[in-house]
Amino acid sequence: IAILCYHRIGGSGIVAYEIGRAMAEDKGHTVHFMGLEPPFRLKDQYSDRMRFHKVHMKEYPVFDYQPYALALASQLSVLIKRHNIHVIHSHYAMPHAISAFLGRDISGKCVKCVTTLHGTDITVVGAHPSMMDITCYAIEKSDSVTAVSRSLALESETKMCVTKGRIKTIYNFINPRFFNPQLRSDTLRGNTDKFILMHISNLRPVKRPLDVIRIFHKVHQVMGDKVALHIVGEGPMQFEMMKMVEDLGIEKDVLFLGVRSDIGALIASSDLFLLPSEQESFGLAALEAMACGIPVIATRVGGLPEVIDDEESGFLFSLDNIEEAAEKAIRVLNDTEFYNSIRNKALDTALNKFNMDKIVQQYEDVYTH
Ligand code: GMT
Repeated sequence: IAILCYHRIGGSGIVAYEIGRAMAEDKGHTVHFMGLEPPFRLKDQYSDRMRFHKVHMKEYPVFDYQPYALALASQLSVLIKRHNIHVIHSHYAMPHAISAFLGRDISGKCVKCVTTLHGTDITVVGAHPSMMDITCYAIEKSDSVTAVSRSLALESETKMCVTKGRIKTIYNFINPRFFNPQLRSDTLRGNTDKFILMHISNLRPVKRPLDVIRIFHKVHQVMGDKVALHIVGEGPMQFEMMKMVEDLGIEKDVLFLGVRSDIGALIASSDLFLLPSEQESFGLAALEAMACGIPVIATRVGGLPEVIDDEESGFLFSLDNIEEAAEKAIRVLNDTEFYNSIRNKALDTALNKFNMDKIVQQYEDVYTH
């Protein structure tokens, strides 16, 4: 199996890595990751069954941009021949699926091309008129196409004029080894009794990081210094967030923790997770929190209503409705019995509806049928 994915910290790289790891360790396949850098979780996990092949790019001053998709296709064709690849699994239609077709054609071998749609490859890149036709082509010509939520499958079919029923939904999953309630630590909580609200993202505008501050401020107005906000990650809106925190005079209770690798333990050591995104095809961070038993308050957008049952396994609110989000946060933090029922349902959802073994099996079925 060859897996094409982006290495940067983000949901699609995590999911691509975890599928590859499970295919290698649990299912006995040999998996070759290919890209500019290894997926960040691969680090020291290399084995005979799990390898990484770096795509080399030649610097050439005539081009403003190096043709990554073509370099990938060319080097993939060599990989196909050398390692007897049967399946190429592309994460993102663009550009990976196109590189996969080209690599297969150059190799002259019979290889199955599976494409998984994650989000902005469709909703932003693919939906733009400059890329629409090639994205449709990538979807129509893949041997199998999956999307990480029904919402994304539907949006792709309508926006991209793709044949109805062509895209199969296979939900994302988390690896319970990295996300579970046992990871909770008093030290990571800073030995505090305060309720810790947490947000983790790359702090891009699509994550609405200023809404995180606005929601926390409302909660803080009611609950005072019984609550603290911990923000994990770095990104373009960080300084605006810091300025807002200062302007609102809540610096004492807001902590910016930067980029961290102990995400599971940090989430498990919090009490409530905020995800006020403008768009999420799935919202892997929400599932990570649920697997740690931490209730999530998220926007009712994209695939999030498929992950969270409002008032059952977490909370949904309308985009921009800061009041609604804050009201839900205050209500659940002040009612231990309600909090525990949400927590238990969240854990149950993460372990059953989004069970890792079950979902890996769905991918293996797609590879083999
Ligand atoms: O496409 C992006 O903006 C980044 C991408 C990623 O690599 O994490 O996020 C998308 O894929 C994730 C994994 O399937 C989903 O959990 C995210 O919801 C999705 N992001 C958006 O739809 C904005």
